[in-house]
Amino acid sequence: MKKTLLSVTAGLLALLVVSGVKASVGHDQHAAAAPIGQPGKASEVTRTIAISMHDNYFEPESLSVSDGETVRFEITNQGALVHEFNIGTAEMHEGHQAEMLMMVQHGVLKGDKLDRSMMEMDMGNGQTMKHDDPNSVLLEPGEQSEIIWTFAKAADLQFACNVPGHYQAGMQGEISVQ
Ligand SMILES: [Cu+2]
Repeated sequence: MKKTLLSVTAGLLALLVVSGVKASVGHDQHAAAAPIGQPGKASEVTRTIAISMHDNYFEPESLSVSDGETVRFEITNQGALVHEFNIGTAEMHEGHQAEMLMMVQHGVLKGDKLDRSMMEMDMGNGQTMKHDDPNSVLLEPGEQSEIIWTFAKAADLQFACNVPGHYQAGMQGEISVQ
């Protein structure tokens, strides 16, 4: 019991540290570089791109979009594991991988399953392990979802799956913004 409490506390600390880092990184990027874009409106969609996620790769392998273009991504998990589709810079993905590692450590993400009720739980500090950023979706095998995103000219933009080990296994692709 004591051990469980300790590991939960360690997890909470890790979450606080990660959130702190993320917040400061986001702030610096806002000041220094172009943003990665923003959630788009359905009425502004000019192109729909189907993304399929497999174990462990994406189809297509890379994307090319225009500056200011609004794209609807229809994302399907055709693999046997949980996968994520996330739009961000390499630095953002790295930060998110630490958060997803915590989801695994807390049993929220187990290979082919997501404990969505646990993701809603307050961890005691008003924070949850909810995965609801507008630039990403996390899907169980067979699930389907969509993201509408308006792109901005950003350097080093990638789509990636940040489930532990997947990015390193090659589950990432370049997004070139023309
Ligand atoms: Cu994956």
